[in-house]
Amino acid sequence: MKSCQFSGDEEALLRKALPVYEWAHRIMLTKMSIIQDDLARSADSNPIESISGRIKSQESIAAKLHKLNQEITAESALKNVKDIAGIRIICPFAKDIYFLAGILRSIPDLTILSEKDYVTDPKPSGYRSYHILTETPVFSSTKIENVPVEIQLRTEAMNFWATLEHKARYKYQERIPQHLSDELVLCANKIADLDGRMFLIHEIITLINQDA
Ligand code: 0O2
Repeated sequence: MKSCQFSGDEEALLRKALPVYEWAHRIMLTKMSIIQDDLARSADSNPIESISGRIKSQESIAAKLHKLNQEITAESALKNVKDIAGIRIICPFAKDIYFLAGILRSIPDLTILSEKDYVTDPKPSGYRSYHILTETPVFSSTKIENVPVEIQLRTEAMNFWATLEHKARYKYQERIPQHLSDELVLCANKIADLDGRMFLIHEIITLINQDA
């Protein structure tokens, strides 16, 4: 059984490789906040509620490598873990997620490597979000590197659920008791229903405003 931690040497190597992810993360945060500002000026209702980001912790990188059954080394992390730099965008409604995904696809200097639609096809856990794996060039003093950044698009309700479920997974070390995971799936479905109902109310209000 492989160890689920980096050795001291590998941890040092990984730490040396992480700044470029920090820079890519910063570049992407800036790009996203420019889109947010622009949409706030031009659209009736802003499809971006908030933007946040994180660099994956070494513990979480090691856990992902373990899950993927890969070596827990710096080289393996850079090759296999594509969400070391991550941006999370919260949208008011699910429809906004698809609208924003369309905008991201149209940005010329943003390469999209893959997309995963867990909004339409939720994970068995109940998890819903739209994942877009992008690649952005980072110009440092000596070189240019293309760095992957994962963008997660989700509604506030999806985020509420994912945050709680993440806590449960951490607490139970990925082995959430069956009764709790059943309850989480139930809540995820109720949340999706609530998102849909709230969107209908929003549509009705928009129509009334247009008629007035
Ligand atoms: P942390 O602490 O932020 O690092 P991907 O290939 O990334 O599009 P995949 O294959 O499902 O999607 O990857 P993975 O590693 O399972 O999940 C990547 C991230 O997506 C997670 O980061 C979560 O932020 C989110 N995520 C995916 N599935 C779930 C889920 O079932 N529940 C919750 N709460 N979040 C999920 P980390 O590594 O969990 O967190």
